[in-house]
Amino acid sequence: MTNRKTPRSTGSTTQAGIPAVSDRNSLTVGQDGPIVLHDHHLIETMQHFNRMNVPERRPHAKGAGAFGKLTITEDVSNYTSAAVFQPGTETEMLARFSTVAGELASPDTWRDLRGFALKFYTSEGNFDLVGNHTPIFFVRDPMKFQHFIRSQKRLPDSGLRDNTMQWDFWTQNPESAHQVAYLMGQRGLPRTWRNMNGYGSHTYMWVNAQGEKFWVKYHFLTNQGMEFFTNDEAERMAGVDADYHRRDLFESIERGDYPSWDLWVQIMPFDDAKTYRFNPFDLTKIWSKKDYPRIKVGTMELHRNPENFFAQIEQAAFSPGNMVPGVGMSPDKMLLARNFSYADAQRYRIGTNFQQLPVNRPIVDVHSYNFDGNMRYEHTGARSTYVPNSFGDSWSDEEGTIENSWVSDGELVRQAYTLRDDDDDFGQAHTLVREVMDDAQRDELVETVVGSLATVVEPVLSNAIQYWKNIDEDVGARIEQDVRAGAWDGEQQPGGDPLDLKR
Ligand code: HDE
Repeated sequence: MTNRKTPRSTGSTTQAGIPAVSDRNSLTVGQDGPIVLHDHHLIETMQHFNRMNVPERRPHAKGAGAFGKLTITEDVSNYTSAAVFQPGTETEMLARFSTVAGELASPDTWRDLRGFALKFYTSEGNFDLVGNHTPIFFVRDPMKFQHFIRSQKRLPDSGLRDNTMQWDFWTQNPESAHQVAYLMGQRGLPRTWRNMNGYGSHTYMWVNAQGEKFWVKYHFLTNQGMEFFTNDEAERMAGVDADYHRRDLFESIERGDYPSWDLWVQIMPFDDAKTYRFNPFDLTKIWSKKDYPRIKVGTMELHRNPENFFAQIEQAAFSPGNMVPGVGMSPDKMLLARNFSYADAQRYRIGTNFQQLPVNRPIVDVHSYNFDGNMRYEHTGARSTYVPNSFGDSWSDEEGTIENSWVSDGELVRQAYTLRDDDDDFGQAHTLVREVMDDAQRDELVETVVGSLATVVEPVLSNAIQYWKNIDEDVGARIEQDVRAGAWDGEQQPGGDPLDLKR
């Protein structure tokens, strides 16, 4: 054993595992002299620091999540052969909740939709259900989505958020009315992520063991009860604790208070889709529970916090394209487009081999013919890198109709969905406002919309008032009256002068 002069530190190492001498003093010529270029530990520390971030999600940047388990308590095998949904099956999972419009440091309690992203580590590969906390969405064509998100973000000159921009997009796209009515109602301010429901939103497909196909909508109903913030509570909490929802989830799991949601589905017989009174693949619409009652499937519980937020939540990658046998897509244009977008965003955000990260890895073997790429972790030795091959390395080679297929035909067109007889853009928003909301909730809705319109300029302001009259004549008239009378005197929504400070 050499009697080393330099003390061998045991406190920390470099990235290469070499014992580091000091984490507090850089290497200099004499105590007060210049730093030397070969201070490898200092340089590595600075270089890594400059590369700590990955691009934030855009949208859904601000969020958090936890691990848990989905337990199937009922028998829905008549509708799907998916292993994850068979009676008694228990599947480890990850959930991530998020806001849509904000950035990484935005307050959790801004009025917004909430992401409700689920990854199930099933025995047939990862099944992801990437939904929101309301059952619908603003638009029904993916070509509009990027414009929608930009209208919720920041002005190109000032870099400020702007309510005129938001309302201009919504009023130019009337199919947004149903989702905007949800957003401006109490659902737009869930008290915590534990106190909100989650939905797959789209219409998906289930296929049973006999190959029979059904259309399905997923509902995750909270067992903690739906609770909401008022405008004032949410505004104050945004200032008091921008991470309130993240903290609530983490601390409730820490103290053993595990949140759970019951999974229910609506099932539509395959052929009903052709004649249903509106297009059942229109993401701005819900199916009436009278027409297709909810059927219970099981329960998901979250009971384990991440050990490392960045590794397991910031780098978590959910994709609607992760479909296991027994489930499938539908003709919903938004869902089909999302199939491309998520993994594309993750290849950009995290890297080519993002699915090899522990949080994104399936629990089953991966046997794909995708090789190399940056940050490659898995390797397959001498196995063939091509198919077909003569060396016994298996590949898939089925032909013919796939199990989760549907028939499509017609000319290639660029055109919005045809609205069926009983269909329009405001009907379901009107039902929500007039029949689901009570008087107090309608009063709060009027107050919220008037606040949101307080800084909106013409012609968008008049368009927004007409938009609300199209939803509900009475609510629209009340909004117009209060807006014209300048009734809003509370804290302004983003885009206004928050404290009425005169510049
Ligand atoms: Fe997303 N969405 N989305 N979205 N979305 C993303 O993927 C996209 C839509 C949702 O916690 C992105 O990795 C398109 C509907 C959630 O990691 C991106 C369209 C619904 C999350 C993307 C939609 C969602 C995302 C951004 C229109 C509810 C967060 C970063 C066709 C049913 C997932 C990323 C997480 C994230 C694309 C519309 C929910 C850009 C193109 C509808 C919960 O790929």
